Amino acid sequence: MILPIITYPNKQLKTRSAEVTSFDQLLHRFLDDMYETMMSSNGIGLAAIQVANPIRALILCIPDEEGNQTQENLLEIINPSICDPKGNTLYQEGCLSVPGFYEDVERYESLTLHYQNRHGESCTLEANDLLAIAIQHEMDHLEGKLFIEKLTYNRRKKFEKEYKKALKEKK
Ligand code: QAP
Ligand code: CO
Repeated sequence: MILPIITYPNKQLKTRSAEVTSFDQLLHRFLDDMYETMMSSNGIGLAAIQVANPIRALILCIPDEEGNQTQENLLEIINPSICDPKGNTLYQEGCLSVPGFYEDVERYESLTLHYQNRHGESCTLEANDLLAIAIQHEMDHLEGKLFIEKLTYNRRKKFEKEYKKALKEKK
């Protein structure tokens, strides 16, 4: 089932998401719906709060070298925590909750991630490049943070102006 995606400036996006404690069929169905929703909107990452569920769950599907997004590359990440962040990198980020706007954001270059999978099993993952960036972007959603909050004052002003204009034009 494709779920509606909440977009900025909806205040629900500011919610801090809660730990997941039951790894049951309800969670599994929800993760399946998140995947369908993300793929239908051409996303590479989605956090549960973006579809109005404030739980610490996110999914990522980074395209391979040929640019193909296959379900084999799907990562379902629950209750994540970052260890050993290293280096810094700039990447032009976007967000399904901030459609049509992209801007450079600074992130750690590499990290180790501890998380649980859909069965509640503990997992560890070493990430760099786009995967490391996407993990940090999605984990910010769990804290109620959007990438636009990381922009400098002037770029944030540019964003507010462009975004408001785009919203008006859509109506
Ligand atoms: C988060 O973002 C991310 O504006 C995932 O019109 C971003 O999937 C991780 C999207 C950058 C790493 C680097 C955005 C689709 C998708 C839009 C997305 C749009 C259509 C964003
Ligand atoms: Co996002």
